[in-house]
Amino acid sequence: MPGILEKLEKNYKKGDPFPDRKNTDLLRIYSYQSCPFAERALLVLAAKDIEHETINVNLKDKPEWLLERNPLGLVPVIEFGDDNKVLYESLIVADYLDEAFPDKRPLQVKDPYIRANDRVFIETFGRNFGILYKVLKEENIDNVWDDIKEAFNKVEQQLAKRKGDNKFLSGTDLPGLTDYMIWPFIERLTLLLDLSGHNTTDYLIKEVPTYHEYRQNLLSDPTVQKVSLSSKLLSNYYILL
Ligand SMILES: N[C@@H](CCC(=O)N[C@@H](CS)C(=O)NCC(=O)O)C(=O)O
Repeated sequence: MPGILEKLEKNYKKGDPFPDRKNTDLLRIYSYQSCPFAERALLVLAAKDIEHETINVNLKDKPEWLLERNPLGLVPVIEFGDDNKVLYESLIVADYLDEAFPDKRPLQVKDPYIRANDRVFIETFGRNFGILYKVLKEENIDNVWDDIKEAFNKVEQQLAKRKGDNKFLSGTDLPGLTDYMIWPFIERLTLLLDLSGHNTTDYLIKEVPTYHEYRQNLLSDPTVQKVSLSSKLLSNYYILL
């Protein structure tokens, strides 16, 4: 596997010419290798087996053409069709992909209330992950250990309440949109245990059993296996970001 810096250097940066869309039948995603929001979109693309090409960009030195497509300068962005339609914001992208490809493994039920309620859960649950960004500002991760524990406790409670005895939040044997939207954050939160020198498996089993079981279920999902970065790669990126 190429080194991480080597890989990142290949990402398109400011001044790089726009890589033409040679095949406009092929959906394109602008991404960044360790971005949890981009991972959401990649999970949906993989789960639905939607053919696509990935253009990784340098987020510290962004190509002008990324900003032309998303004035916020954030990934993921998708571009598709012969008229180069563009969409961004991971939840909107995920929802669009699910609706635009209804014949390929639907990831949500049709009921509008259930869909809206799932969206409320994704947004609310997402608020527990501010710790992932707080850690980046800390010289010593031990300084925020109490915050990390609190995040795990909240996530455990909310997950247990929502999931009940189901394997996934979808209520079926396969993960659905809600599961894929929260997975990148679950995986990164877990990483904080490694980074703070804890025995991750012991902690998960003892302190957050629902989270542990849910994570194991997701880790056995072929889509998650295909898209997720290895935790080693992720933790290296984490340091770099
Ligand atoms: N709300 C956006 C967040 C996307 C986001 O924050 N992406 C980060 C990378 S993980 C980014 O592009 N950062 C570039 C920047 O902040 O300038 C979404 O859901 O798509």
